[in-house]
Amino acid sequence: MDNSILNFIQDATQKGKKLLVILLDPDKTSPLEIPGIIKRIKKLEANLIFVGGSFVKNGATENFVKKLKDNTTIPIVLFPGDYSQITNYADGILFLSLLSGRNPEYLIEQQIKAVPFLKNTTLEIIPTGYILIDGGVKSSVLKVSNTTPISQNNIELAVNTAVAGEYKGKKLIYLEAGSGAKTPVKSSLIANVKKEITVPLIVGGGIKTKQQIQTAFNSGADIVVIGNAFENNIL
Ligand code: 1GP
Repeated sequence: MDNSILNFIQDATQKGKKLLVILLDPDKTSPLEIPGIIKRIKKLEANLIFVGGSFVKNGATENFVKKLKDNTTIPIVLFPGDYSQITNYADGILFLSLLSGRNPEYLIEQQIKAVPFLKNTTLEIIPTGYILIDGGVKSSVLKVSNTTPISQNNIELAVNTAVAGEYKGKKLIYLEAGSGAKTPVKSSLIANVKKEITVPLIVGGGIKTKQQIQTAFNSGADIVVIGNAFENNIL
């Protein structure tokens, strides 16, 4: 059986096994902190590590991922803010399209710019539909992409965007309230999207407590991503 990251996620989703992801931003974390970070990640029993950020300095991602690899066998997946964050030292990459936005830069331009870096890559490329939901703050994704998030109340638009993503061939759908969101993606929105798609559903942004993680899982998230709360040692 193929032991790709996507296969691992699909298999877990099928079995109803929920997955926890810790998101690390190379710009906010010193490589010196990595051994301690890995200990905490193991304690939380996280299944995957995402690495990325909206404004990462050139070269920072590669050094950071190398150091992570020296310290753990947990799969590392790039969650890049732009194509300059691509490094072959990771295991996979979320090949994101910001489907909620109408900015061609994040729908297709960045993806084209990434191709020269991915042509001979060993990274597993995972087509992912990325959907920005209004989390009540001007998140970095919103600022960088200059796109309008989908309102938490516009369930129909969020569902149709997710389903269109699946029709377009995305293997994962990611509902993002934005890093540091005041309001994480609401249960009813998660539940309605989950009902209409067959691919695994990732939810992130503003989730800070074990209770909130559980709520997202119970609502239908297959994967929950935690960034700030881990970084700030709240979890
Ligand atoms: C991952 O961007 C989020 O989807 C992370 O958000 O930093 O608020 O956990 P937080």
